[in-house]
Amino acid sequence: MESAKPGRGFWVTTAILALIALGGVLYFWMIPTVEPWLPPEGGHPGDQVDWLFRFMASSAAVLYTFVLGYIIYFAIAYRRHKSDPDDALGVNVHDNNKLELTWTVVPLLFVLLLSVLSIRIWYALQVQPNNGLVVESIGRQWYFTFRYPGVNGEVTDEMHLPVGVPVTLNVTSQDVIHSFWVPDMRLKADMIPGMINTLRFTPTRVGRYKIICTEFCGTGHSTMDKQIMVVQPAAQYQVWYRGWQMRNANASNAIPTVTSGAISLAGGNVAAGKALFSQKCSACHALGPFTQRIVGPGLLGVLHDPTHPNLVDGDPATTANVAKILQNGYTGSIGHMPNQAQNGLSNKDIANLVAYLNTLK
Ligand code: HEC
Ligand SMILES: [Cu+2]
Repeated sequence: MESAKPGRGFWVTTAILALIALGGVLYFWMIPTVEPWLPPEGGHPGDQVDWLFRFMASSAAVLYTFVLGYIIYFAIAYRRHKSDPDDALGVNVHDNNKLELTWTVVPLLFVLLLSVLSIRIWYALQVQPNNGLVVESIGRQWYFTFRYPGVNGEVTDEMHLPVGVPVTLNVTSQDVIHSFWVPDMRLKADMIPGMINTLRFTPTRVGRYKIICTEFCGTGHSTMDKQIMVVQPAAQYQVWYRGWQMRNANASNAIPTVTSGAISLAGGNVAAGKALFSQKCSACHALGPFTQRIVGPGLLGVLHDPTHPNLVDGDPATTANVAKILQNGYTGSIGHMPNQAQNGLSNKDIANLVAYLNTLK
């Protein structure tokens, strides 16, 4: 029987494992300098999130290397030799209090340390007020919209932010669960109907960052990665912000829901309808003939084309029937036309849109 005292082989193994572990630690701390898969962080506390990731990953590399390395080493060093009898027993070790205390207390302290570090970053990311710009984002099938203080209605293309200014971002959804993800900012929050989740951060690098939905939300989910968070110098941001203030001057602030019953079309404002159309409809509808499709059909002749007497749902092309499609949505052979709530339309918006569509020929 061999001695239970570690021999030279044990110390050589330990040295080799220490070298491998050191390699693992260096690897994780040098990301993203040496590894392009982690994009450089665009903001704070994204930098802290990365720090925590590096810390956890390099600790895990050390643990993994030593645990696995020693399992392999001991299996080889203390195997049964050919010369041992078939029923040879190993050394039985009982009740080593010092050892048991060590392997309980050390991991306990380490796990506590990890939780303290994680909770601090979670607190900065979701709870700690930052008195900065408050922006809202609403998830819809299948795009995001944004609300800014001082801008009527919703911003429907990109999300712009001034660099260096703290942001409180409140997210929710109007239809199904989506998830708001900006990998470069290390930001992710579920968008849940009827609930508001908050992300707090400060963009620190000018640039264009993808906003991606990471929760399967229907057949269009995979296309929900087209919008961008644009971080820019304050002066440029102001130009963009004033542009949307003007563009949305006539937009309604009402929280849109599906209403029942016919919508009154009296007093529809063509100019307001035109502005709304470019925000909410032009991504899917061209101002061309019925056959000129984007997602939905071209709408140039929707109310005044003799070759297009009926709407897609078979009803005659009248203003009341167009309003009905805007109210209820319609899914047919061409695709899915979102309803009033999904498009974020108030009754007034629908009256304005129909007034505008009625001028197209
Ligand atoms: C996500 C894409 C999408 C958006 C956004 C969208 N539509 Fe549609 N729309 C469609 C599709 C697809 C159809 C055809 C549905 C079918 O028949 O299969 C349609 C059909 C229509 C029709 C019926 C056309 C006809 O000739 O019968 C009208 C009118 C219409 N949409 C107006 C609008 C307006 C106004 C907006 C903006 C508030 C809008 N749509 C936003 C996809 C969209
Ligand atoms: Cu989604």
